[in-house]
Amino acid sequence: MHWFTGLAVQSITSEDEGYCESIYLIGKKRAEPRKIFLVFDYLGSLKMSAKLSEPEEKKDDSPELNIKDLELSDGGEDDKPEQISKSKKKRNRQKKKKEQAAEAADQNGGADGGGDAATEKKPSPPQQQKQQKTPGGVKQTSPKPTIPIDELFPNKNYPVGQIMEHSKLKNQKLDQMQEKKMLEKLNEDTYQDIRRAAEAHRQTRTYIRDFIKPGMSMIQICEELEGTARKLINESGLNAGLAFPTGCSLNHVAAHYTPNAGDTTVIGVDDVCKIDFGTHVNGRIIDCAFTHTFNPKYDKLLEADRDWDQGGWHRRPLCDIGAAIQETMESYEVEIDGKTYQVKAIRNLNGHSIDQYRIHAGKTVPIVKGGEATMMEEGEVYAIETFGSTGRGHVHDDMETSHYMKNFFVGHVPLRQAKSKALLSVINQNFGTLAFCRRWLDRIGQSKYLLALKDLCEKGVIEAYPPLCDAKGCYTAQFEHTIMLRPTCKEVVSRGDDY
Ligand SMILES: [Co+2]
Repeated sequence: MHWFTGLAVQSITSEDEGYCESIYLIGKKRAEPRKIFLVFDYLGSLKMSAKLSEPEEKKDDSPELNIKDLELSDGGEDDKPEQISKSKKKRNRQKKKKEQAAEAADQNGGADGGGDAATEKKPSPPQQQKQQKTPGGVKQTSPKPTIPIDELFPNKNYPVGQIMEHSKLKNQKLDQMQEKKMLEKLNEDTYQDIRRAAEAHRQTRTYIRDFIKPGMSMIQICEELEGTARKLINESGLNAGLAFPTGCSLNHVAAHYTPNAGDTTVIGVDDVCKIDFGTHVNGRIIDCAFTHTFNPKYDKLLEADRDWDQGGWHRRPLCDIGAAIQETMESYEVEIDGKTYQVKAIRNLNGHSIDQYRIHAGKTVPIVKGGEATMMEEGEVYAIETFGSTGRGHVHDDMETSHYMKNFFVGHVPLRQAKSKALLSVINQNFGTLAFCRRWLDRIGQSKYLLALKDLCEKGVIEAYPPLCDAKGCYTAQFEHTIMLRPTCKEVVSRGDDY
């Protein structure tokens, strides 16, 4: 058996470049089977090819793929009648189940709130659901959200992010669009995971923006944020949790600062704080950040950092995106305390592609011109982040390290020291290839681990990510969203009504 996102398919032929599956798809409202072809690459990932035999498919009636709706065929036309009758029974069972589910949903208060979000063609940015009853009839607590997102949306109809259309898709033929819709059906589980992570992010950040007050310690802020996010994501080992430590870098520090134990830093009324935190479900990561300030004198700097073109990412070389971001950001002059600065894009920071359990998956999205001409590709997930600065526009490592992450491709490295071995096993168990910080080692009961951690860094097993700083005295701002390049559109998954 071959498995692909919940779909069981039997392999028929296999070649170096891939193999082709011939499958009958039975739509729930149709008596006639429809035939699709799925082509897989040699790793078993579905490649771009699925085709319906019925050309006059209605636009809004994309077929529902379900493991029980699929019947295998080796292509012979004679198989059809038997396939149909078998499938019909299954279809009827499915129909009954769905009717029962719908009834249950009605009794629970119907599909109000975000219940219809997943099926909407072009939803507006997701609204916060906290004050509304969700399809499950559960109400989020206020002001501090404590009910896990998967309990708020038991039918997994998590809010869809902001949808942006591909300009190239406007001229596509109907059957090509059908193929793309089909691919999206196959990926629905992945979308649900990442949208659940996004909703946990939105609700956490909405709460924390109200929570942060001048004079609070950075540790207090991080612990409140992380405690909230852990609850909302319904933390469960490596299946759901925090994707990386809470960045709360201040002023000239642009990224990768979170307090270590004993850090007495408090946030001041004139500080510029970048809150950068991540959630994940099954390794599907939301990497999303905003800049928090109390003093309106920084508003223009924040505006400069946010005002970049959000369209046209897809099918554009990454270097063009960098040039566009830089041009927008550097067109701003901001005045802070009587001094005028031209905002600079920080040239050695960038957005990045994201894979499952892998926050930096290899491709970078520069925020200045002169980058590589690599393209973004369908199916990829990206964190688009911009950093504006009143300083040099260049960061360097400085201060004490808090962030660490296991090297994604590290193989077996022989370790002689027992303490290093033990620490590595704790890291593998709790964080895998996700980033972590010293506070997170403390909270799971580790102590006196610094020498072992240093040893693991020297052996190349773990990488240290020290704070990234521009010139002292300057201010840096950051905004970041996670986008999915879906076959039919771009989805800014982490979009909220806040940013
Ligand atoms: Co990022």
